[in-house]
Amino acid sequence: MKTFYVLNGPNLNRLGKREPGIYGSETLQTVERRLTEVANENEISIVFRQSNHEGDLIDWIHEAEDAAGIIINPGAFTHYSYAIRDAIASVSVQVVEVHISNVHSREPFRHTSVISPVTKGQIVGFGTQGYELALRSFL
Ligand code: CA2
Repeated sequence: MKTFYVLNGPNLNRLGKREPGIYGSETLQTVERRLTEVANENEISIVFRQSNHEGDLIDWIHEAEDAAGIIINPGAFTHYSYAIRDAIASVSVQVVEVHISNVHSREPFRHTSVISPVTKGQIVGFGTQGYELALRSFL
């Protein structure tokens, strides 16, 4: 059975609890439940992880090197973590980057992703539905 990793970075455990105007009202648990339904329909499995710590995300990217794909929302690390970028570049598994909000219509510092150049693609601005779109891109 193919396994996909869904990795979420800092503060995404706060999803659905604050700033619904930007990030919507769904919690990360709801997102996981929805993706699990897609996984069950397609006979794949998903490993879900969230951390507020850069090193955890790096370790999980390495751990996922034999997985069928990684879906990652690195949170604010997106904009400056060369360490996460290098971790992605160090594995051959394909990675899709997801952002819930349209980062391009927000503050200028959010317009840059140091991660994108080492990913298969980026899904931005479709709310939490972006995770499902990313998963389906692999199926
Ligand atoms: O749009 C996205 O998915 C982001 O990756 C979310 C990050 C932000 O730093 C990126 O620029 C874009 C922040 C996640 C914080 O999530 C919260 C959720 C609810 C309440 C407060 C923060």
